Amino acid sequence: LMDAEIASQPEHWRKAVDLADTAAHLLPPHGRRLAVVGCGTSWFVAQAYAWLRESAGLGHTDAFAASEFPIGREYDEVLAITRSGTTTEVHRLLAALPEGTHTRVLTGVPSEIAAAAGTTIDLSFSDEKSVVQTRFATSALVLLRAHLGHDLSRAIADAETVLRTPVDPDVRAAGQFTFLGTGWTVGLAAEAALKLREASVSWTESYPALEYRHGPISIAQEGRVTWMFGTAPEGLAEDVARTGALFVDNDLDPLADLVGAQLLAGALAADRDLDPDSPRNLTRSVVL
Ligand code: F1P
Repeated sequence: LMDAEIASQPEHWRKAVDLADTAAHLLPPHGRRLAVVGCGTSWFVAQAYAWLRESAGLGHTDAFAASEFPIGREYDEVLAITRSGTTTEVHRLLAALPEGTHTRVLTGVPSEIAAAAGTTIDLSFSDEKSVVQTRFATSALVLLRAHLGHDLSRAIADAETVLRTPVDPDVRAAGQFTFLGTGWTVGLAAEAALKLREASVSWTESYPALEYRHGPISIAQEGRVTWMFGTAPEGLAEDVARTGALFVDNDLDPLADLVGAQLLAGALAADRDLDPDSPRNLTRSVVL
């Protein structure tokens, strides 16, 4: 399942770009003070979008894990991202928000959550069967980026390139993975690390790129990988190379680079004889 869902992303991203036009009136209006919430993968999508929206000057935007929303802080709107529509923390938060806060939900299963939100953004065409999220999350971010005015054609072409490229054997042979990002790609780095943990039970971590020198680099060594999403800060590649760890970076659209990390997660699962469609200790959604 997961492999097919990963492979279908370029096609789904095209549909998500179209949806940004037809559903523009349902997406968060520019200028309003917005909090974006979710759990797990959906929280990382929230982080990436929040950074992009605010830095484009489209309004104050914060991202929170749904369980950590600061009740009492005022927002004009709350956008909840949830593939399943059943995640308990999201339902609890929507019920606890002060009256007058407009609520929107971006979901793969509207029937599960539409009643709890003021506006529903239906992304059910990108819902997926896997426990491990890939296509829904990236299509959600494509939809939100398109609504911010991004041209996604390069991202789609880059994703097609990534899907045609075999996973680098040296990366695949590594035993530990650190993912780095800056700005909106901090969320992508967190998502890449989660993907490898979920699908392949790998030891992974993620940081904002410039935080890496403030301690985490101490574990870098031969046989480990440090993977940068987006442009690497000056000197970082050299610093990592000195430790013996393998530094991975490229000029791809960072969302297409995330597809590369998804493929790596699948490849590592295969190498370890794990079935990413039956991930250890996980369920499709956490219902308390
Ligand atoms: C959120 C989520 C998934 C994770 C796992 C548990 O689900 O944390 O990201 O992979 O399956 O649930 P959702 O609220 O987006 O449905």
